[in-house]
Amino acid sequence: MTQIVDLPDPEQLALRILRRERAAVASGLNLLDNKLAEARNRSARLLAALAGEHWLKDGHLIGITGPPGAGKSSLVAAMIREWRLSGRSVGVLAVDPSSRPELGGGALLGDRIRIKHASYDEGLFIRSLANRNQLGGVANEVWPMSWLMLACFDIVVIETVGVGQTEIDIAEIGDTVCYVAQPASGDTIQYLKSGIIEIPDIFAVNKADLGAAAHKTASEIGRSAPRQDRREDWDYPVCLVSATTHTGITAMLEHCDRHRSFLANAGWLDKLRLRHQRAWVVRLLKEEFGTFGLELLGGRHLIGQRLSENPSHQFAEYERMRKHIFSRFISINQPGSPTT
Ligand SMILES: Nc1nc2c(ncn2[C@@H]2O[C@H](COP(=O)(O)OP(=O)(O)O)[C@@H](O)[C@H]2O)c(=O)[nH]1
Ligand SMILES: [Mg+2]
Repeated sequence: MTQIVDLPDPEQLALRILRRERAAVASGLNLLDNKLAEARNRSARLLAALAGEHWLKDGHLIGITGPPGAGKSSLVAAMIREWRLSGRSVGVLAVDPSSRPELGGGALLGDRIRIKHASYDEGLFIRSLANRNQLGGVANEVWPMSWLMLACFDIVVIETVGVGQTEIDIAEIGDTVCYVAQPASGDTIQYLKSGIIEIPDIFAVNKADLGAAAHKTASEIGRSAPRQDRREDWDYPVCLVSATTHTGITAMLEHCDRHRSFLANAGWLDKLRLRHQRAWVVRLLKEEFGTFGLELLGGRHLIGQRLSENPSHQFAEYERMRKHIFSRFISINQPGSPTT
């Protein structure tokens, strides 16, 4: 059981995270994952201390999703190799229930990387969050964790298992969403045609080493995505890759970079991040205080307005809102209070 004395000082921790100290990153992630009331207070302070302009402009949040077994973890390992070769630091959150050893699932991403990159790498940080892919969505703590990582790594990757609706959640975190399919992915194509899968920014058909089937799937996917859902100025590339033979990885990363530049040049990157932050702050408040808590703050609309007033410090506002709710709770519970 964590004692309050064991919890880190959030402002000190933020400074160390911004200096990219690994131990601080690990301890920050633990704090965000801790459900104790005092840990929640300090988490809010940590996010507020990390926030700033850099969060709206820097780094790249990339969501990698797709069905189990498509080769997401293998592909992420191959991407990491390229990014590290080009000197970019990478943080990974692997939200993958199939990686749980007790289920006999695929190897943990960390294990794969360790096999391939035997030596210790200062510019790579991986946190595996088995079992956080709640049915119908990504667990709430994954989101602040990805922002913490964005404060100190050039690239932040979130790997989630996507089956139908869950892609929508990852689209609410990532700047760029990549969907990984494998050859003969009939389901994926059906989901796409029926609109169950939102069109990802980048499609990757993995296991291209298996030959013609992969090419066929790639061209079917290209044809199946409903055209009316597409933004005219982005080309929604479909890449053929093989994590095993390391084919097509550079091209896929170029598409990732191109998508980021596309968002930044159009002035959408900061708007997208602000919108995501706003939606998740409301989600976190709702998780912690329920609909009643949101009402105490004047309802979703007003909360959204307050957050918009100070765009690069939405988390400071989040912290203020939490304090406000607590003080209201206390005053409501006072004997003789008019609101009881
Ligand atoms: N032939 C082939 N197999 C692959 C490739 N990438 C991954 N795999 C295999 O597919 C299986 C699932 O891979 P994994 O990365 O765990 O998939 P995930 O569940 O989507 O993360 C493993 O047995 C991998 O070795 C590839 O490019 N080609
Ligand atoms: Mg995996």
